[in-house]
Amino acid sequence: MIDLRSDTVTQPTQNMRQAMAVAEVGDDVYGEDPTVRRLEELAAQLTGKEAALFVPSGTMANQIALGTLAQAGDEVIIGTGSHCYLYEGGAGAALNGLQFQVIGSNGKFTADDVRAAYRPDNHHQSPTTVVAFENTHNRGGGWVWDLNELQDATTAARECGMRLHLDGARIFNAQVASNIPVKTWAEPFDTVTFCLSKGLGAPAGSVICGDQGRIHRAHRLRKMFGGAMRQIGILAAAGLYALEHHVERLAEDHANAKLLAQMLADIPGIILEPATVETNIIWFNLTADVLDATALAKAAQERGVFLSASGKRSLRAVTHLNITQDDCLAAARILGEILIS
Ligand code: TLP
Repeated sequence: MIDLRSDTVTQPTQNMRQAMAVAEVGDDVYGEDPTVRRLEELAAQLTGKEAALFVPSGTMANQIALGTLAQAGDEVIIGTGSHCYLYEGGAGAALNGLQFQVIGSNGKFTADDVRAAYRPDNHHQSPTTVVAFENTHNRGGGWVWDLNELQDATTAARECGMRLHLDGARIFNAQVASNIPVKTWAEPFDTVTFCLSKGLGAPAGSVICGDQGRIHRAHRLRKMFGGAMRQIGILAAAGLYALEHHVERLAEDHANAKLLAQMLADIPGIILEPATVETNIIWFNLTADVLDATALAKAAQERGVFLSASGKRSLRAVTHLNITQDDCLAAARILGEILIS
């Protein structure tokens, strides 16, 4: 089985399992789990923030972070296709009472877009109080922000008096692809979230980073959302192991994705510009004269290649810890055979 549906499907390695097995634990609701503390301290240090909080998932991390930044009735400005509003089950509206104003294209937006979207105080309208960024951008194709463009847009948001959130689910992929440290990417933001359970290969867990006051508030929200756990050092140990051993290797996933993209682009029926693949995510489209995305995903699955279909003609393939170069070669060959037959 060559599972390219997502980098969330990774299996913990033997060494990671060993680190989990011997983890020192305590009741984290009492703040007594030493392994969780170590993970939170490392996360705060890596993002250059005062404090951090371990939570079960990236979705919970984003929604708690937004909950610390905005009040019910506020509006969050966000790029097209962003996870925070498109893939979190409506949680922004249902749990935080937020509405979203979507700007830019393909997940990207500019300082001018931010200024145009901001509305000065007016009791007829929802206050625009937060701008949320995503780096790397999943639905946009795993691209990495240009640091200058990101800084321009965050500066524009600050000049309007808005607060800033970064969904950095794959921020370590951004670090490895750009050679720019996570701390630099995180610098303009009030809250930064990242996932341990994607390319980093841990079985679960995400972290929210920010200043002491905001992380204090995040503790309350985590309790309200039902995300406060007990002897959770077992999972934090996997996260620590991932941060210590699985960051540099993300470069292999990026190289595999580039190789796979080049091969896919040569298959008749696939529309893909390989140069747009910057990290471990490939989105590609199908021409109208071949089978549709769901049918291709089904035919591929029957031959052991798992992809995510989205809409009628769009598919995603994601490389990760459990995908080798040979897997990419085999997957491209199988997709080629299906599409050409
Ligand atoms: N993304 C998942 C799916 O939900 C789409 C995936 O397979 O890519 N931010 C970003 C940018 C994400 O891509 C994801 C997960 C999350 C947040 C949420 O993480 P989890 O799944 O831990 O809630």
